[in-house]
Amino acid sequence: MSYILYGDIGSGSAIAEMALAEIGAEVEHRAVPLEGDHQLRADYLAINPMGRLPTLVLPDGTVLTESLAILVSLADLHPEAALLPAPGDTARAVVLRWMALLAGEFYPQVTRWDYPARFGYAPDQAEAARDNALAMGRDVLRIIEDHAGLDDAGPFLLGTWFSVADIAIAVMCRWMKGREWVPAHLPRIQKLAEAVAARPAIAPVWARHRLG
Ligand SMILES: N[C@@H](CCC(=O)N[C@@H](CS)C(=O)NCC(=O)O)C(=O)O
Repeated sequence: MSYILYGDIGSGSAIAEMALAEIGAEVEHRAVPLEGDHQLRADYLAINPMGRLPTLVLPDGTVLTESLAILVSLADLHPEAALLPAPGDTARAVVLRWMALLAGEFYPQVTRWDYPARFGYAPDQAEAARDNALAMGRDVLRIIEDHAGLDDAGPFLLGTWFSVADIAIAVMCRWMKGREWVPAHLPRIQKLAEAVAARPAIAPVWARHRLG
């Protein structure tokens, strides 16, 4: 049995797809186009009641949602790929910190940017809401740029050790106009993103999702 990944081009499913590519796992892709809100249709809500992408079905049939849970689970299920330090290693705590920040503070701003009406903003408030989501999302990225220890030891969060956290940062920093803004303002994150994009297993996925 292979993994089943529900996703769409340009969506958060790119993150899970990249982790699976690093692992070299067999994946069946099932398209859920955000265009036309297919993620809110009853058949998909039966799998992911939040109506969000991605959803990953493990080979044993376990349904996983939430990108953070998907990434940590994939790393734990495939220790040979060394995509996270082992439990008990404080380096794991460090990368979990930054992944949790992205999941808890950055991703919700992307939702506000994409769907301001869902948050109660009237159409004439939507632009201001999106500007605010953009500013708050950029604040999170700036914190990672300045406090996550990205330095000359290597391009990744853990220096030369590539982890699933690097995938999350690299992809998410491209969203909300990040393709232009990050190269101009966040040199350490930009270097990380370029290093992630250049990895042989990830490069084709990066290109397919048009991450720039
Ligand atoms: N908490 C979820 C958030 C996923 C999410 O918001 N995905 C976006 C695509 S990048 C989505 O499905 N948006 C459609 C919607 O909210 O209706 C995760 O971490 O995976």
